[in-house]
Amino acid sequence: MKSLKFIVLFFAVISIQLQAQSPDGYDLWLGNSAIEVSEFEKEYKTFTTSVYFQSDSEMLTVAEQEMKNGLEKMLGQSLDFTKELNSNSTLIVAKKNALKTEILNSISSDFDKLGEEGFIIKTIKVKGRKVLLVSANSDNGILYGVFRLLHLMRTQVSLSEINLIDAPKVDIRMLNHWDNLDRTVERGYAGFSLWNWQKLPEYIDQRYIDYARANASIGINAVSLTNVNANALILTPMYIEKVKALANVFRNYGIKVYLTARFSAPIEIGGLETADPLNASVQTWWNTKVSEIYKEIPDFGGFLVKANSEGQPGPQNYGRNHVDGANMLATALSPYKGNVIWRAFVYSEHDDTDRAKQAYAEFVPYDGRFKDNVLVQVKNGAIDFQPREPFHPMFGAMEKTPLMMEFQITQEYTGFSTHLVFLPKLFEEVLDSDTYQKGKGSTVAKVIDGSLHNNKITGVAGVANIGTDLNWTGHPFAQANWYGFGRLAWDPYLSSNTIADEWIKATYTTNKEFVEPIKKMMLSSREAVVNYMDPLGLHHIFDTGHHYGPGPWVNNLSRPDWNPVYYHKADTEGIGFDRTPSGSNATEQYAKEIEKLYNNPKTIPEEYLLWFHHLPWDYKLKNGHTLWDGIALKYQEGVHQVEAMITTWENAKSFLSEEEFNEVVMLLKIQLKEAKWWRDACLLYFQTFSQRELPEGVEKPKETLEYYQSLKFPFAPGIRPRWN
Ligand code: GCV
Repeated sequence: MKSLKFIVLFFAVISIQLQAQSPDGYDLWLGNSAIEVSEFEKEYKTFTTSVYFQSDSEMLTVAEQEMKNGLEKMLGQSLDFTKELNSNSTLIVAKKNALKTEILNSISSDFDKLGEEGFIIKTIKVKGRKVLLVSANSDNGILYGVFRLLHLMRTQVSLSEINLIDAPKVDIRMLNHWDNLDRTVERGYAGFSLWNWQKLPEYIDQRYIDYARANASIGINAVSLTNVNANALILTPMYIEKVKALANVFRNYGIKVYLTARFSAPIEIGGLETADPLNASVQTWWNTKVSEIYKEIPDFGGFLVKANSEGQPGPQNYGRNHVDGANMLATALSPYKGNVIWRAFVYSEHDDTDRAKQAYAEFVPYDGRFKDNVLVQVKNGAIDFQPREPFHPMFGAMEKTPLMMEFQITQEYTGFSTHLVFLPKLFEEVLDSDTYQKGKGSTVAKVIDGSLHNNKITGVAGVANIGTDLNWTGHPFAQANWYGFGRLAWDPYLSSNTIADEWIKATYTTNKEFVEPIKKMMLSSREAVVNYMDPLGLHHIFDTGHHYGPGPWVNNLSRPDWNPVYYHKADTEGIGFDRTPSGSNATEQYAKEIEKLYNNPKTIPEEYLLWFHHLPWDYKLKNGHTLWDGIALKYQEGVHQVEAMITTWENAKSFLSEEEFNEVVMLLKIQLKEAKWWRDACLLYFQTFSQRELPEGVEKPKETLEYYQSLKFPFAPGIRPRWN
C-alpha cells in the first residue's frame, strides 16, 4: 500500500514538473508550477490546511475550482475544502454576508471600499490563530480575490501579514476584438479568431473557458466580439444564438458580451429602406432587435459602434449627427441598462483640415448632449495608435461626456507579433499625461476613471492581440501586453515597472537574476520601436494597406491623409508637420499651458518635435546635434537597443527551456532585421531631401532606396478584408 502511494506521488510530482516546464505559452501568466523552492512554501501550506470556500453560486463554484486547481498544482498536494466554516479553518473565502460576527467586527469598514467588484485579502486573528481571509461584497469580488491570491502565491509574496484591499477604478474594462465572421482578424497577428462561429452554439471550445479565465485573472469584465468594421449578420437570430453560448461561458467569469452594431443593419437585415436615426420605424427596429438580444442574453453589455468613419455607414448618411445616432441606440438599450460605446475615430475625405484636428472638431461641440448610457471611445492619440503620439486633445475637452480610452494591444504599428514591444509603457505615458483641464494634475487617468469630472460611468478598451496561436498572442512577450492592459484598465495609476515585474514573475520565474534584466529589456523596448520607426515625433510613415514596414515615400493614395508624405512633409528645407499657429494650429485644441509649451520648438518635449513642427535640417537639437544627424542617430540607437535585447535574452538562457529560449531569439532576430530595414529605408529616403551625409556612428545601408521601395507584401497578415 505504502509503495502504491509512493508511485502515485512520484507520478504526481513528475506531472507537476512537466506542467511547470510546459514551454508552449498556452498557460499564459496562470501557469501553476510547484513552488517547492519558495521560501514561503511552509507558510502557504499552513494557510491551506483547512480551506472553507463559500460556493453557493455558479460563479463561486467556478472560483472554487480555480482555487483548488491552482493551490494543488502550486503546493504539489491535494487539498480538502470543507463545506462548513469552522474553528479549524485556516483559509476562508467567503462573501461578507457569510462571515461570522467575530470576523466581521475586525474588518467591517473595509467593505465600504470594495464596491461591487473589489476584494480583501487579509490575515486576521481568530481566537489567537492566524487565518487568511478572502472576502468581498459580491461573487465577482470573490472571483477577483481568488485570482489575486493565486497570483501572489505564484509570484511568491508573503501572506503572513497581508492586508490587501483592492477594487477596480474603472467600470468597463474591455477587450475589443476586430474579428470577422469568417474568422480572419483585422490587424490580427496571432492566427485566426477564437470564435468558431460554425461550431457554435453547440461546441464549446476549451479555449473560450481559458480565455475567460485569463481575462478574469486581470479584471477584464467586457468583450466586444466582432470587428468595428461590422457585419450586420451578427445581429441575426442565428448568430445571436451563438453569441449567447459564448455569453453563457463568460458570465461565470464576470464578463459581459458586447457586439458591434452596423449602423445600416435595419436596411441590410431588417428590410427597411433607411437607417435614419430619427425615423420612427428605425428606432422601433432597433428597440425590437435589442429586446430579442436581451431575451437570449439578459446581461448583454450593449453596442460598440464605428460610424461615419473610413467608409462605415452612420447617421451622417442621413444628414444627422453622432448625437442622433448614439442616442437612438441608447434609447433602445437603456431599459436593459445596456450601453452604447460610440467611437470618435473619425476623419473625413471631405474635410481637408489636419486629420489630427477632426475628431475634436466634430465631437467637442456635442459635449453634454449624449444620453447617460453613451460613452465616447477615443483612441489614445489623435491619429492612429502610432508608436508614440501626444495624448488625444479630446481627453482635455469634454467635461460632460464619459470618455472611454481606446488603446491598441495588437501591434498594428509596432511590429506585429514579431517585435518585442512592452506596450504598458506607452499606455502609462498617455494615462500620466496632464491635460490641465482643471489645472495642473488633471491627468488623462483622472479623466478616464471619472474622478476629474465625476462621471457616472467609466471605461477603458483595448484592441485585442489574441488569436488561435498556441500561445494566444503570437509573440510570447505580447502576452505581457494583454496582461498589462488588463492591469491598467483595473488601475490606471499602476506603473509599467510594477506590471512588468508581476508578469515576468508569474510567467517565468521570481529569480532576481532573471527578473531584473528582463524587466529592463521590456521597459526599454517601447522606446526602441519609437527610435527605429518614428523618432522625434515622426508618424504614419508605414507602408500601405497592410501597414508592414516603412513606406515614407508613399504619395499615391486616393486620400491625402492616407499618404505618409502628408505626415512628414519632408522637403529640401526640412521635415515635420507644422501644427502650430503658423500651420494647422492643432495645438490650440490643448489647454493653454500645453499649447504654449508645444508651440515653441525649444520648449516642446523633443519626442513630439516633428509632430508639431516643421524644422530645417540644420535645426539644433538639445544635445547639440543637427536635426538630420539627430534623426539618423535615433534610428541607429533603435537598432542598438534591439541588439542589446538579444544580448539580454542570451544571458538569460540558463533560466529557460530550449524551446522558450529559441522562440524568442528567433523573433528578436527578425526584429533586428526589421529595425535595420526601417532605419535604412527611412534614412535613404529622407536623405534625398536633406542632402547630407549620415553622421558618424550610423551604419551605411546595404541596399538602395529603390530596393526598399520595390518591396511588396501582398500576403502580410492582418490585412483588412474588403469592407462588406
Ligand atoms: C478597424 C486603422 C486600422 C483599421 C481600423 C481603424 C479603426 O485605420 O488600420 O484597420 O479598422 O483604424 O480603428 O477603426
